Amino acid sequence: MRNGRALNHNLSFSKALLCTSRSYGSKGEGIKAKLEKVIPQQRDYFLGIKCLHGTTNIGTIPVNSVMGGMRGLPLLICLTSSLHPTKGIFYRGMPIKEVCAKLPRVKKGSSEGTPEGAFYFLTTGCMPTKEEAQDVTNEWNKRGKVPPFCLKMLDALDKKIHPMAQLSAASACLNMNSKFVEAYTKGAKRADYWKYIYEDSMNLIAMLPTVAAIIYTNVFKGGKGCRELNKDQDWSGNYSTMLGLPDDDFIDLMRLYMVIHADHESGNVSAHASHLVGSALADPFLCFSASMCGLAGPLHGLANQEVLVWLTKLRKAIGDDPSDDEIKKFIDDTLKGGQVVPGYGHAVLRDTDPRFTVQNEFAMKHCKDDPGVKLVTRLWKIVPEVLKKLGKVANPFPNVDAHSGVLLQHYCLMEMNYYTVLFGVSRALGVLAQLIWSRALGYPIERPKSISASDLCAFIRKADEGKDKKKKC
Ligand code: AMX
Repeated sequence: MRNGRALNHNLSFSKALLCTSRSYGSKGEGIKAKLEKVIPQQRDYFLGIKCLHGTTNIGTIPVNSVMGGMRGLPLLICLTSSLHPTKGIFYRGMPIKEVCAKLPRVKKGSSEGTPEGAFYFLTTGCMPTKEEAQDVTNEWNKRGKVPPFCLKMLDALDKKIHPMAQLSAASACLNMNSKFVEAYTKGAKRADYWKYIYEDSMNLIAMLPTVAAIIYTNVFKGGKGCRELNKDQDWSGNYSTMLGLPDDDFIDLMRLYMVIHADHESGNVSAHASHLVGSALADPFLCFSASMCGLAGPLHGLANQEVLVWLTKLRKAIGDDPSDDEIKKFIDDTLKGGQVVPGYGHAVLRDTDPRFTVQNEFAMKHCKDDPGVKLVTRLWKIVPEVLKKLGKVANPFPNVDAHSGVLLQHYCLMEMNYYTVLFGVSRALGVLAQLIWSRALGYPIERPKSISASDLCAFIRKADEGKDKKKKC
């Protein structure tokens, strides 16, 4: 309650507002010097507001939600998937584990269903037959040629630019060929927008394996690698082959990976970024580009890269087979260093992410003796014990990112700062299925109302006065 006391005793509303006023600080100071003075006070002030007035409503919405990343507010409709705090992600009402089991297999002997089938299911709500999933594969193979201007741009990019920044840039530049932009410019009817969004989405998804593989080979393999789709391969087969990893088990891992990372309802950063940008009628290429900027954040998709960096540090510090106490101490040191344990926790989930479990089952089937897999499986038991003790972590259990890296490393995809690109390629399926529906249902431009600090004070004061009146009565 330190901050609450600060609010009570030191920071009256008027003083807090003074902090943001022009008269604060001495004259002649630069912007940064002024901010250095004002930020600690404002932090204290806003934390105090949350402590003392978090449950006070602004209209019908609690201050905690307004100041807490809009948590818990049901403000979006998502047709493709829904997230349950303990049961995890459902695609079209079906738990992800069941989706994985029911999706059609392309080849005899392949253990996993295809992302093509998942896209069909997410978009239409119907589980496809093998033939219907194969039609999607054929369609993507037909549409997947990357235009020369995009190839030229990718080859010209500095190899030090992060692969996610390259993916976002490539998607943005592909809008040059947008069918939606063309149709919109010619005055297409609003009710038909979704048809062009569908065309662009199909084209973008079809090109993504090639674009993503070029980023990989340019950054890590000196630009050498296949850039042509093989019409006899499925989406994951082509992607894996272009990455230089044509192993059948790895292709199956890619199928699984692409299916489980595809969709996570509408409020996560990547899906919401795409939805927000799309609500201004930007085309799918720009929407996906924005989505990838969000996915590149360390609290979202970059966590899979962070997990591997953290695991590598752990193995370097205490070896491949450390004792439980050594692991606990390493986790403590991470927390003492002011860092989060990557791959653990979630904004909505409150139990182990089923996408983690599905990957662990794959690992147990294909590579249970891999030292990385063994370590991740042990951490699953140890990390939650340590995080629970902090008393503030809403979900101490692993999320999807805690597992993916060790599986990729098992199959020799070693370059950690590429991992989020794989996530991004998969996420295209969900965010673009959502975008098709957003335009089909004619959702309007998104425009939440923000309030000023003085509005916030006024709301709180009014709520307090209301409470006082009730007490007197
Ligand atoms: N390690 C240490 N502390 C953690 C933690 C973790 N893994 N997860 C949450 N906490 C802390 C938060 O930092 C916060 O501390 P603070 O009050 O001092 O700021 C407190 O616990 C409460 O946070 P929360 O309500 O449990 O989580 P959130 O909804 O604010 O954030 C998330 C969710 C995912 C950002 C957070 O759990 C986190 O940073 N996890 C590690 C990064 C990660 O794995 N991200 C991937 C998420 C899945 C994805 O999008 N790919």
